[in-house]
Amino acid sequence: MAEGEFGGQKGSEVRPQGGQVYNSNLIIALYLKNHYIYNWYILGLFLGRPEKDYHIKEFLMTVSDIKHAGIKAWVEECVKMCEPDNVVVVDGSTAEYDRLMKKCVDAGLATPLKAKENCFLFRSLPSDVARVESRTFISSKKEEDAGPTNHWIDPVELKATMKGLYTGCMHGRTMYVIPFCMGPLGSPIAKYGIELTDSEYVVLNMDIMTRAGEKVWQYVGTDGDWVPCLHSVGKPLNNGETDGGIWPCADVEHKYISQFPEEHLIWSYGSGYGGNALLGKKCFALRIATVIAREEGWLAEHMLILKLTNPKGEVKYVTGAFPSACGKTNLAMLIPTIPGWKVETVGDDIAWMKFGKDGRLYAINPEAGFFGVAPGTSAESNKNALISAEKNTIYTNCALTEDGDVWWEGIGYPAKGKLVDWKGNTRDALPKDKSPKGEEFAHPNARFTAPAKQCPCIASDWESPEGVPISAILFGGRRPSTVPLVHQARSWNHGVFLGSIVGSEITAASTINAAEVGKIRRDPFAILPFCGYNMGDYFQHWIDVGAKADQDKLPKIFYVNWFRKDENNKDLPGGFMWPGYGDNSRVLAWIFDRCDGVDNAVDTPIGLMPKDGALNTDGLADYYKKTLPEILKVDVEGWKKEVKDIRENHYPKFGKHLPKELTAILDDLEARLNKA
Ligand code: SAT
Ligand code: MN
Repeated sequence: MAEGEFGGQKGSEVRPQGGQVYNSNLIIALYLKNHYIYNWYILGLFLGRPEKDYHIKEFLMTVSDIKHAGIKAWVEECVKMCEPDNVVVVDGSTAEYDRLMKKCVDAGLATPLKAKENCFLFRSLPSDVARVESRTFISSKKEEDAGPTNHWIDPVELKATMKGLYTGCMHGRTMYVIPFCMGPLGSPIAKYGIELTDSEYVVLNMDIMTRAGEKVWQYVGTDGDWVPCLHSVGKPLNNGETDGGIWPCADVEHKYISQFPEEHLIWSYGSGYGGNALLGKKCFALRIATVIAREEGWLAEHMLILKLTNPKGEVKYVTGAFPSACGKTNLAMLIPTIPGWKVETVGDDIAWMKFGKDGRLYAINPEAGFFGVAPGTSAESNKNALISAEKNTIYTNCALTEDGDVWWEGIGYPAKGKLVDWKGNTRDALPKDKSPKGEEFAHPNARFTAPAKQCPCIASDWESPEGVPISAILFGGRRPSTVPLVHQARSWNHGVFLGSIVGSEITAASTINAAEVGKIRRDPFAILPFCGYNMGDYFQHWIDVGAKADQDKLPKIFYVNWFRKDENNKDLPGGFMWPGYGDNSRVLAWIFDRCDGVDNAVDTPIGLMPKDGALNTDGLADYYKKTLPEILKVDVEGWKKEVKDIRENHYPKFGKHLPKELTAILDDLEARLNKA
């Protein structure tokens, strides 16, 4: 629907629900919280127009008002199957957000936080605290197209099972129709979706995480492209039954997070949490978008986007893919320790990259908010994330303090008095900001959902419709040994190779199986659980994208490792040989200059590495200066083992889908190591 299609300017006529004409003063007062209408009202006063001209119309849109025949038919079909008590088309207004949040508070599902403006805390059930990879399916027609790294069920079988679950699943609930846009509205890179959900929590989160609401209709028009996303918490209510303040969801065996790649279709059932339920995020912006990107020749990636400015005021944009627990959000919001440099955030999780007319690769952040992990976020590790989540934020599974604030492990200070933990139990706080494993007050995957525009270091051009031109792509993982602080790929395909071998070493902290410790859990391109098709074909797609491009205009590719360890060196905090956090700006500065072709690198068997003295170490603690040569050299024996592991354990998984270009790079690496 085009803006203003009902005649006149939007918000210029009073037509409340039910058709009665209210006194416009009353309506204006009722909608003071709706900034859009409020602005019109203020403008009117400013222009001195008589108040009676301000007839405000609330367009309570219904399904029958949907002008896009495909969307309308799909919504009607889902209504018939799910049998909700009501259907509401989400308008995305502040008034609607407040109304739905109040509904959650009244139902005992959300707690307003006295200490934070317009912030609320939700607690989920222990069976619904994170994405469930074992219940996530790529339901392509052929199993081979889902590949060796995805769970697969035949689409005919899966649809039959899920239709059985969906039938009548919204009894006692409202179905919300959320029109949303991934990316800046109207951007040539943006894509549109419709999520149907029976969860108010999902509507509220989608409001923050995407551009959602009535503004979207004009972009989908009457026949535009869109991705259907059906979601239910999977907990129908009997007559008069309520949730009784308990987070609604289904048990684990009945959770299904399903992607049908050939149809660009998402069906999710049984979970209300994060990426299982906010379908714009991992399901659409990654799993389905990777499929669309392959069809259309662009890249949908699990990458942060940052804007880097040097002391001369020159700007470059960098994307980066890191497996979870490698500090991706922290890097996106980094505060440099080297003078004159600035990092600003464009995105912290997902990048969609397309070639511009000038032949360069441009990226947008398809999201509008941060769904960040709370535990470990402190003024020291990520002050900017804390400030982003100071107001208008939804907290999930954090602990509640006596003064109505949130608390979590690693927040940087101990809590006082009593805390209500994420399970709703009141316990005495500990005199430290850590808790024994399993006894955490905040769930380790507790989250904040905060509007990106509240981030103090958000880049002014983060919503640029054409995207930002990318100069460098980073890959990284937690590698206590072997992988140096930074090295640069010799070519695009060498960079694809580096992306394909991304992984983190399994430590005693991340496994209960002692035999696994020291092995590398590979997470190619950090996209393993988010790739909507065969990972081998995904590698090939990256190679094909590079082959078609002007080589000089392609971003340079780097592998970074902030996590080298020397447990025997007692000077090093945590045994880490590199300080990380703000000091990673030193590496970013070297990368910046590399993109300009500065003579600051040496060729090594594994790629290009900093020349002696090329990395800025001013102000770095002496014990780090001492360990630096060790993390800037090639560990030839370690890399030979790496090659063996890739050849024997990693690459064979992809069988005939493994691009021959990658085997050639592996052979070349081995030959160079043998000569070293
Ligand atoms: O729950 S999300 O998928 O959005 C976040 C994550 O697990 O990476
Ligand atoms: Mn992520």
